[in-house]
Amino acid sequence: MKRDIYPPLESEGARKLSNIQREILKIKKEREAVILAHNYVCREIQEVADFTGDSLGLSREAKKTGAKVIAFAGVDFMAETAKILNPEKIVVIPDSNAGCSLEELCEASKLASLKAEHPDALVISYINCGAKVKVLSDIICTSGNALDIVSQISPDREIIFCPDRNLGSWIEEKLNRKMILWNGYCKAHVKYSPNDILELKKEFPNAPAIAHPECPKEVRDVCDCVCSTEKMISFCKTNPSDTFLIATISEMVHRLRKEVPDKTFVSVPSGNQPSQRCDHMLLNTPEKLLECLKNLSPRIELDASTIEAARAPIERMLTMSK
Ligand code: CIZ
Repeated sequence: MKRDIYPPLESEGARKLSNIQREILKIKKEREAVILAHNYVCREIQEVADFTGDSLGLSREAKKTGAKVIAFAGVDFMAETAKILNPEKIVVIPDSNAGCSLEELCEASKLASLKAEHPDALVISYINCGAKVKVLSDIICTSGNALDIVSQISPDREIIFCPDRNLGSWIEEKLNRKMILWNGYCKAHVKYSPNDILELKKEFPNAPAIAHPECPKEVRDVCDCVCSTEKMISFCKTNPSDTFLIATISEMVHRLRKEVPDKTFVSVPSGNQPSQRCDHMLLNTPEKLLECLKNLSPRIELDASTIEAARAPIERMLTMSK
């Protein structure tokens, strides 16, 4: 199979901005906007973003921005988080159809029923969920701070962890504690198989394999490191290897190459695909980013009571994460 191999960025030389990227920067200035981009969006958008990062970093940036408009290149629950933290600001998203399978697999009414069965349980929800699920949660976490957050909860307290069963089971293993796990999953990360990793390792025997905790346990078990996207950057910076096998959404390699420009990254294939993409993140195109900045639409709109109730568990996360 063809491999998606990304050689060191420093070997590529400087890249000129395209016309559309220049237009985006011009309209961004006119609108007094900030562009926040998730690590999983395309390279062209990452190159014009004011900040590119994971949900935790993006939430922190959203909280401190002085801009009038936030253009959020990511998926809807991330842009909603920016709106919840900035109710007075205009938050736009390039494509309002950019959602998340985890969000789809966790209906608020079903979580409410589970909570009723476990009235004393603390609900910790992965940030990949809708605003109504956030309202029902006690604390939000991201893959970057999930271990840290859960480890701060007394061992005798029952925890409902939702919606990602794979992130949840990884936390259970690492912290040696049981939780009530919601049965959700990321449709992209569950497509990897251990064989995809083991076959690639034969071709790159010295390259550590790094998997996202949204991957199933059998996949995580054959990898050398399991961590969030931001932690992948620090791992690749400090590990002496010059090549790494990356088992997460392949757009992450653009961020890795920018931050670690002297190393090579290889996307782990899944099934018959040379790398794994997220259909929702791919809806973020430079053309749509330009349009949403021009039209200030589509906008994220949430009612005041949802904003107020969803804000508390997000703020709790920001306070609890180092
Ligand atoms: O936390 C996030 O932003 C996601 C979805 C992945 C990661 O590990 O950064």
